[in-house]
Amino acid sequence: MPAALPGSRQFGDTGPVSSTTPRYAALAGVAAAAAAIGTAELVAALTGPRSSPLVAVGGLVVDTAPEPVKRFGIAVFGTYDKIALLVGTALLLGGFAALLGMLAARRLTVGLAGIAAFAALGTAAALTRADANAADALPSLVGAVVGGVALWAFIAGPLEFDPWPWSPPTADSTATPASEPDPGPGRSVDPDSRRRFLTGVGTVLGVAAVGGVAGRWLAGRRGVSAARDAITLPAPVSAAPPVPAGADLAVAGLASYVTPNRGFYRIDTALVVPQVDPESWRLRIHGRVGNPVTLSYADLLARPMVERWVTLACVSNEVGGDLIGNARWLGVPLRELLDEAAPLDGADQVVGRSVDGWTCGTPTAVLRDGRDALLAVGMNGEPLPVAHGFPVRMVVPGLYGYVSACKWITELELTSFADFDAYWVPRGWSAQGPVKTQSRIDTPRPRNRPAAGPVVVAGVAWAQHRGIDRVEVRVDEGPWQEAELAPTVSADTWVQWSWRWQATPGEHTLQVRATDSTGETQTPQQQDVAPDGATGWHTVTLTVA
Ligand SMILES: Nc1nc2c(c(=O)[nH]1)N[C@H]1C(S)=C(S)[C@@H](COP(=O)(O)O)O[C@H]1N2
Ligand SMILES: [Mo]
Repeated sequence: MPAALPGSRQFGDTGPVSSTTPRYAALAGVAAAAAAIGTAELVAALTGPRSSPLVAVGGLVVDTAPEPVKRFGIAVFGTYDKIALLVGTALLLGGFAALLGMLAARRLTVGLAGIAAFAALGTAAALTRADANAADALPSLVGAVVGGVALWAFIAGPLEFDPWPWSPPTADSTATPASEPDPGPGRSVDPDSRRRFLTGVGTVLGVAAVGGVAGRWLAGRRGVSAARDAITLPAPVSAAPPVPAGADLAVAGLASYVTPNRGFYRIDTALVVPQVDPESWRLRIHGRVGNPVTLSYADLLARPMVERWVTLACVSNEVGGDLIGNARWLGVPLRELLDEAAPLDGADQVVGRSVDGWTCGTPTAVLRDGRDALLAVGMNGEPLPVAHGFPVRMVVPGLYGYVSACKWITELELTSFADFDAYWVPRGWSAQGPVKTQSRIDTPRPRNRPAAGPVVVAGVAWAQHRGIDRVEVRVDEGPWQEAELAPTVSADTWVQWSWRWQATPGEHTLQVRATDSTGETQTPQQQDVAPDGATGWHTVTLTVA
């Protein structure tokens, strides 16, 4: 029997399992990971997009990431923070996969154990989501099996790249191997083995990519947009007041008074937009109530609806930021639903719970104080867009979204602030979130490079449910000048303002401040968005040509 040849495996050999080189082993690891993830995405088309290990682990990251990290993500990546998370996850996974491939070349079991560990993480993440069921484990498990087989095939199986194959003895040379591989450096590798390996890797990467994309696409087709398109919303018994003429100053660069649905900011923790079938949707009003109530979507639509203009704002909106929008909401007054459920004494908090487990806590008193707090089904004349909470969400004038605007809502639980902390509270945000009086300069901005002479300075101001009384502008810290307020529908929406500036050449600083109907003027004190909303005057520095 010939002595062990370089790279050939012998039974009982304790050396590396594979004769492949580290670079090819890394490639094998990446291909195996791609096979696993592509398969998982395909299976997730059947079990639901939120059972995809990428999405489930990403969701776990979103829910457990320390608050500063999350805010860094939002600040750096803006509304692309979710895409950034997915791309970051993919790069990290690619790195791990390459490492696993190299480890597997030494010991296949180590590589397989690595895949099993990732599968366990994916399974755990998928099964601990709010509305998980046992089938949600399938994408990770099936993906792991396929990934494991691929790893074996590329590392130690039929697709292994073996640079120095051992050729079996030929018939006419029985005693010694016919082609002794050249043991020295610089010897040429086996081109057939390499071609087989690379073709295999290319095929697996391609099939995985197509499978993954197809899985996502199929999962998307299982969405609720068709169900949404089929809905006809009832007419309100109490219509929204008409928008007064002139509420929209129609100045270039100024945010429109009504924010179109497609331009409306979106903030939530959902990596995949929850798809809630209106047919099976139920709202449970329970907890500390005398009379628990359960409503179907049809029950809700059968009730008298009101329509109101309400400006929704995010607590994460920086001074001058655009995480705010104004829409016409159609819905059922929350006050009426709560009255029916009959909250018990001490139930000072209403917890809105989304299908994905996200929660917000709203003061019961605010929901019953007569303001137009709605359980909304319509936005600007359409059923709620899926990303904005279809089929049903909350909208409460005067409170930031994180304490009031639960999307994809499925429960209203009466409890107390002492007994329950909603999603953002343990993450360092205030349990109470009334909207702070704010104002913003929309135009001019530095890139407008206005010319000297008359310049229209315009923006928006808001103090939902209190209303804006006055907006003032100043240039280069000079005296405050009163801006003109456009008419508005109600105190629950923002208001546009404008001021004519005789601009002179050079660099200037514009500042704005608003005073609400309680007489309180915005503080110049700059405060960060956490824990309960940013303060300070929006300041724009620009050069006049
Ligand atoms: N289910 C769910 N609802 C949610 C959130 C969320 O993360 N999940 N985020 C809230 C926050 S912080 C805001 S500001 C508003 C934003 O609503 P929009 O995306 O429709 O603008 O939704 C609120 N409702
Ligand atoms: Mo928010």
